[in-house]
Amino acid sequence: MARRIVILTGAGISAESGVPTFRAADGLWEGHRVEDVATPQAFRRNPALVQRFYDDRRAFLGQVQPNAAHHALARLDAAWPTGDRGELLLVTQNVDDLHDRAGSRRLLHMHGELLSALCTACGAARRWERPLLQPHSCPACARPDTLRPDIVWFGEMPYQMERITSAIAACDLFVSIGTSGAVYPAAGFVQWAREAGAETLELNLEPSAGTPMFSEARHGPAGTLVPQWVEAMLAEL
Ligand code: BV8
Repeated sequence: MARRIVILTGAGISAESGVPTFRAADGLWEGHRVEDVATPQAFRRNPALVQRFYDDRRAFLGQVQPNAAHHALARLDAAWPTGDRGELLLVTQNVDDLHDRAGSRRLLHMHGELLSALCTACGAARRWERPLLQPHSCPACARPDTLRPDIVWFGEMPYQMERITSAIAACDLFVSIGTSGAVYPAAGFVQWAREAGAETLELNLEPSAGTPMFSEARHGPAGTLVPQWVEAMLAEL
C-alpha cells in the first residue's frame, strides 16, 4: 500500500468547475498571448494589461465552486496518516482557491495564488481579494500602488521548491491530475518520482506530454476519475 503520496494538480482539475484551462481552444491563453501577461517583462511593459488579466480572474473566483475532484482530494487529505505512518502533499500549479475551499490542508501553490498580492517594495505577500488596478497601499509597508499579483510568471522561481523536491524524493506514489505537462519544473516531477522509485499515476482527460513517463495512466474527467481513485485509496487504509 502506498504510504507517502505526492499529488500534482493542474488546470484540468478545475475545468469542471468552469475555470478555463490554459491550452484548450477556449483557454485563457487564447484570450491573451502568454508573453503578454505572464512574464515580468510584460508587467513592466504594460502593467495595466497584466493587472486587469489577473483582476478579471480573481473576480471570477466568486462565480465558481470546488468540484467532486477537489472534494475527494480534501477527504483523502483529512483521512491519510501523517508522520512515520504515512504522508501526503498536494502540490497545485493552479492559482485558484478551489483546493483551499474544498478543505485540503497539506497543500501548496507552487505558482502562487490569485487571492494574494506581492509588494514590489517590501516583498511582503498578503491575502488580497479586490482589484489591483485601483489605488491601493501595501498592507505591510503602507506604500502606495506597489502591489503586483502574487503569481509565479515565466522566468520566475516557483515557490517552495525545496519542500517539493524533498517530498518527491521520499514518496512512494506520485499522482498527476489534470495537467498537460507543458511547463517546467512541474512537468519534470514525474521523472524525479521515478528516480525515487515511486509508483506514478496520471489521471487526465486525455494523454498528455508526460503520459509515457507514468507507470499507469487513466483518461477521463477528473470529476469521475479522482473520486474513484480516492475511494480505492481510503479502502486500503
Ligand atoms: C522556471 C501561473 C527557473 C501563471 C504558470 C525550455 C525547456 C524547459 C523549461 C523552459 C524552457 N524555456 C523556458 C523554460 C522555463 C519555463 C517553461 O517551462 N516554459 C515552457 C513554456 C517550456 N518555466 C518557467 O519559467 C518556470 N520557472 O523555470 O524558473 C528559474 C531558475 C533559476 C532562477 C529563476 C528561475 C515558471 C513557470 C510558471 C509559469 N506560471 N502559472 C498564471 O496562472 O497566470 S504556468 C501555467 O501553465 C500553470 O500554472 C501550469 O503550470 C502550466 C501548465 O498548465 P496546466 O495546468 O497543465 O493546464 P493546461 O491547460 O496546459 O492543461 C490542462 C490539462 O488538463 C490538459 O492536459 C487537459 O487534457 C486536462 N483536462 C482538461 N479538462 C479536464 C482535464 N483533465 C481532467 N479532467 C478534466 N475535466
